[in-house]
Amino acid sequence: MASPSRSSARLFTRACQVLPGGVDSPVRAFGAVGGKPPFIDRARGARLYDVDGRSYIDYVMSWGPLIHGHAPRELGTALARAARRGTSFGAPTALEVELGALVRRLVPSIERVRFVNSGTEATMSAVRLARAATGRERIVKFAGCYHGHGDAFLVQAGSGATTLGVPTSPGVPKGTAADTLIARYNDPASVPKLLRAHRGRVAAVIVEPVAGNMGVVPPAEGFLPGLRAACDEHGALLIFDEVISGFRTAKGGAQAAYGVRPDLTCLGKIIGGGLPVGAYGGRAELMDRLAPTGPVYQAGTLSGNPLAMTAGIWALSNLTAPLYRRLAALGARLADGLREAAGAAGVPLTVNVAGSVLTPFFHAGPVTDYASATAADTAAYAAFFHGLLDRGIYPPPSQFEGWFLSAAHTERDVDRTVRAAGAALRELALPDGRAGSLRGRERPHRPSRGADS
Ligand code: HOZ
Repeated sequence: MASPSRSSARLFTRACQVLPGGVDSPVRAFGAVGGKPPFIDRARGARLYDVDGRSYIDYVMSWGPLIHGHAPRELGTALARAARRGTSFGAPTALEVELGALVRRLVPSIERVRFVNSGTEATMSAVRLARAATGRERIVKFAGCYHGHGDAFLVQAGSGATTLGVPTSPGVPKGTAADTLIARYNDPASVPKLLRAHRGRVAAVIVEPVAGNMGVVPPAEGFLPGLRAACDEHGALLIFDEVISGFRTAKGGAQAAYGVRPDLTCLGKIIGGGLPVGAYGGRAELMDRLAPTGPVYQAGTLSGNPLAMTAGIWALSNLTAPLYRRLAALGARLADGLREAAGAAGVPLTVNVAGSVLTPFFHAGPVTDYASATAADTAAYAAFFHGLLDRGIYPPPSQFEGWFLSAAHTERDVDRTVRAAGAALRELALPDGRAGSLRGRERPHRPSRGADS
């Protein structure tokens, strides 16, 4: 039985007194969908359990790292064993070498890798390295792509920045923002145009090869090879931000799936198996410019942390071809189910899917870039979100994020989700316009309808 003093509502009230907005990462506060977030007590497999005693089939999955599901027992055992040997040394360990070798084997464009603590650190550091290597200062990013919260990237950024309506953040110095040039995702002509206009001044083009932070938007045919060719022609480096797509789109990431070799790759999420890890890597000749072999400075007390390395080794060692086939089948089943449910309810919905990550956009589609993604009806998404949450399904609390499947999700989970989505979509199609009326409403949690009830 849940203790009332630990109810989500009470915790959120207390949280708002001690944490800005009650959270440590903005999207979690439910600002875009209204209501208050359930506080999570524990999770196992594909299930989340909140402090109010409700359970949910989880599609946030910690925003991507948990490809093997929540709290795999073997990982717990490995972590407990590692913790007994010490939680941080600030000195080299064999674990870093082992994970580094694994990364190199899975992602051949990475000859050397540097471990950091988050995707944000990885992208910031990769851009510093690209600037040092080229002697140029400008970068090209794509509207709606999100590369963490480094200053240079908070210009027309996706993810929480778009969700909260601040795609270009205050606090970013004008000079920094001016060095970030914005291209259009899936528009192969937009990059050479910028590279010509800023000839000899662009250090790197950074891209999510499968966009995941304006919702999921796969690359159109020829888009990624076009970027490679444009970078080669203009002497700019190509940086793939594979924080989401790395080890998810395929074992070797999107670069393996689409056959395009970047100069630098940024990794996060799955590489840490659910612990805080990021990494960046590429050709030895570039990476060896980093201190201590070279002059480009980047460091971190907890980088290569033994617990994080242990989780990463376990997560990457358990990636198998059958796992990817199963995840892709589940992704297709969920996407088809959502499309059919929307068709039956008469709700315009475009479901973009890339293997085991997908986004249903409330929009007749197609959704191919930031403009078409942000044309989606966010009030409809908010109502749909609550319709699902009430039925024991936990999708991301934003239209502009991916839904993640894991090894722990079953066909039964997916079918149950599709039935819940059908009911939520039928409510949405009611003539009283519930989509709009649900937004921002105080939503009491219904006590009994959990994922396991
Ligand atoms: N930026 C993350 C989604 N793309 C959200 C992270 C979080 O809130 O945990």
